Amino acid sequence: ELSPAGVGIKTLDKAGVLHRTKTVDKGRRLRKKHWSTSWTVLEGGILTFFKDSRASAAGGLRPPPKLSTPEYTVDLRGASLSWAPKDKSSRKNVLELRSRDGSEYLIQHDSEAIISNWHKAIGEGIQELSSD
Ligand code: I3S
Repeated sequence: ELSPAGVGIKTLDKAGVLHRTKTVDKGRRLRKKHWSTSWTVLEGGILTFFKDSRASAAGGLRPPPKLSTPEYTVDLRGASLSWAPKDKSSRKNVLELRSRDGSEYLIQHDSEAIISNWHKAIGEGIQELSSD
């Protein structure tokens, strides 16, 4: 988003609690899936998964009082997003996000409405960056 002066403004697009796991690290498939429940923020074309915290794992809709350090930050430029194939997880409502550096993440929420909103927001983020 550009201001009248043409200066980029960092906008908070979306934030909330999600279940996520990293499955591939820069092209290397990880041996084990570790699902975590974490506060997740989409801002300025970057998706940030914060470290598992008791506050976010409790499922609250509010951010934890003190945000812990980011665990993963995913640059959406050049990333792709799709519904995960069934063989990737037995869970329902699972999205698969692939970053340009060859890492992959699964993102999940039991609520179809919530995951659909994330699908839309992340998808739009990817789109916006591809038109630069
Ligand atoms: O792909 P997998 O191995 O079926 O993934 C499951 C494991 O990560 C499992 O951990 P343990 O092997 O420690 O039980 C997780 O608890 C499961 O959630 C993973 O499968 P799902 O289908 O939930 O992604």
